[in-house]
Amino acid sequence: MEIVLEKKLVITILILLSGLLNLYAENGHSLWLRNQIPKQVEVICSKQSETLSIAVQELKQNWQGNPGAEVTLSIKFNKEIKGDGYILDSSGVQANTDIGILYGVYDLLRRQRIEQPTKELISNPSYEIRLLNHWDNLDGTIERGYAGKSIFWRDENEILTITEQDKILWQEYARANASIGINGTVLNNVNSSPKMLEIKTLQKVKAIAEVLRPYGIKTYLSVNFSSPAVLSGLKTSDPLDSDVIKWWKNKVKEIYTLIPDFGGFLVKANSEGQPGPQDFGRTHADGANMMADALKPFGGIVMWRAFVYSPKEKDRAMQAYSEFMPLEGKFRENVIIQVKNGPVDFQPREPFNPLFGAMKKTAVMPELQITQEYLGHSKHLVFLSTMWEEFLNSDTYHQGKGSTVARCTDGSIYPHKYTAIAGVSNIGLDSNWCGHTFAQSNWYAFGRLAWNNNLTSEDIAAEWIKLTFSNKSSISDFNDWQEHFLLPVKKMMIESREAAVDYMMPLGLHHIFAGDHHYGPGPWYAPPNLRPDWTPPYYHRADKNGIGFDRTQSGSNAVSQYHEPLSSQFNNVNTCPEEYLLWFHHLSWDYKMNNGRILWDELCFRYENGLNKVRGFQKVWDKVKNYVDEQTFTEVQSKLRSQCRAAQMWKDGCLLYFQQFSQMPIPYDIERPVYDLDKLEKMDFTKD
Ligand code: GCW
Repeated sequence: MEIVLEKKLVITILILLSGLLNLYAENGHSLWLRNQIPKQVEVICSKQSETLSIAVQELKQNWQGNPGAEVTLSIKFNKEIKGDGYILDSSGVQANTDIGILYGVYDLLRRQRIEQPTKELISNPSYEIRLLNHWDNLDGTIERGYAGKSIFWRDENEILTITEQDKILWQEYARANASIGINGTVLNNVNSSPKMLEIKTLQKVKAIAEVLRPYGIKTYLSVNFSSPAVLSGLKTSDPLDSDVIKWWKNKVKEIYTLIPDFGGFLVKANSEGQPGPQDFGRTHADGANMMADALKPFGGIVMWRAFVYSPKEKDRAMQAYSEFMPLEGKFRENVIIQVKNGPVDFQPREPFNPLFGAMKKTAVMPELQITQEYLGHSKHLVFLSTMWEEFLNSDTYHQGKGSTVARCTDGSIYPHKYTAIAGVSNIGLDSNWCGHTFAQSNWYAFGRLAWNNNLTSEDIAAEWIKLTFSNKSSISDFNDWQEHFLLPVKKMMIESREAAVDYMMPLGLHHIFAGDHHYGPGPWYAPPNLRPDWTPPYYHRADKNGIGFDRTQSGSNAVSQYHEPLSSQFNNVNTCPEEYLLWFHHLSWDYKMNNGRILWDELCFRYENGLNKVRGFQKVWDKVKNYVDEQTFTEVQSKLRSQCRAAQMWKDGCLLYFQQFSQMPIPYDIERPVYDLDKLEKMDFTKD
């Protein structure tokens, strides 16, 4: 009896101990690069550089291959390798550049951890320039940031106070980015302060650049078009004025003296109140080319944003195309037009911006939003990779079938000097960088897709889950882990974006957010003095006759900006994909859907479906409790609860509001609303 008891006790202690080892508190700071006990490895590398030392060190500290193996890092020119690509083979890593070696090393180590073959393979980047855009302000705040303050900026008055802690963080940031192939970063908000170009600010940029450089990351800056006038008192910032031209030339020279590998400028001009060349009667091309000429001798580029809209345009979704297409071919070769994925603004679902594929003679780069401005901030679990995959694979038809956005921007179809892609960062000072553990997967997915725009979200999700949650030493039974953790969690991630579309704005609805914060529902939000294109009724157009924005030939005719057969397909209600139905059409409440339901009922079902999905995610997560550390488990569980409350508010708010127009009952199969409309209309959703 005693022995049995003792045995039980020993087993309990062992279980407890292993539990403690497995489920130690994890603050998420090490992202997808969690430490493993390394096996011994010999590294042979005949060349020396800071980047190569990092590569060697990474191998030694993380090797999970055969103990005592020998790995050769060899830099020799091979024409199969493009840019910073690499080859992995039985002897090690081969590349044309030092940074290529480092990328190869990260890939090799990743493959060991996720148990993918490391046999002969060649990997070349889809885009040459793979950037994060930080919307960080000099005072440390971040526009649309949900994970704490800036890791780069803190206090304008003490801009040059740089601590060891800062440098460690920048280095960790650089390492994480390099591990997924990101090679550039724009350090400040596109709503840029002219002070960004003051000498003391530039000195700080130099300090940051020095930490990022060995990891192959170039620094870029967002610049304010009025800088010459605001900063140096010039009487104008007209891009054709000779003093202004000289000013930019000198400024650029000053920057390159400090930062010899500086990447270039990102410019938001004549957009949302920012200054630009149009203030002086000039065009975007005049403005961009003037800067491009200043940067050219140093190899710098200009990323000129096409995010423009004004209350004068009859349809906000059309302006980028109408303003930029006439300028096509008029930009210098070191200018790239940076275009948001959709024609409105990072909505949960939009068709692609028609500029993709249409601009042939001017380079175009996609801008994606990693930070979840319109997708639940850092509270909602939404894996954005499926949205980006959908976008990259969208066929523009500009050069026949198969002219996907990916192929129109990565140089496969239109050869340009530069190819690039940018993602608006979701990183801040929070210990886990992104606020939500699962938001890390979006940073990861962006980097992976920028490197290889053919990857599938399924594969990216599986990689990320394995890297983030599987500590080999703690998983006794891999098959069990795979079945009970990997598969359900992956399924949840893959379904999460469609769920968000359903509980926020299904069937092509868009921009029906509460004002300013863009978190909760606000289809009713329309303060009398606000620009109509800043209010949801402009987008949903609900009235007693129906709902949706008519962008057909008899409406705004936005469909005409798409190449055939898309233009006709979108124009015709019978061929328009259901997911874009209310984006392109204003339809009556009793419009018959393909499944036989009327539109109003379908809307109700979609909202209900979105909410039910989130309830399902809660169950999935609760079931995996034993496979995750305590801290991550509790954090995600609590965030799922608030996501669920938000989904409920979205469903109730939108259905009760639209019901005032449809005058139809909510189908009885659907759960009744739990919130009152008048209370929702007054609620500050961000407080929950
Ligand atoms: O999505 C909108 C945001 C603004 C942002 C702007 C832009 C940086 O609401 O906060 O400003 O787009 O992309 O310029």
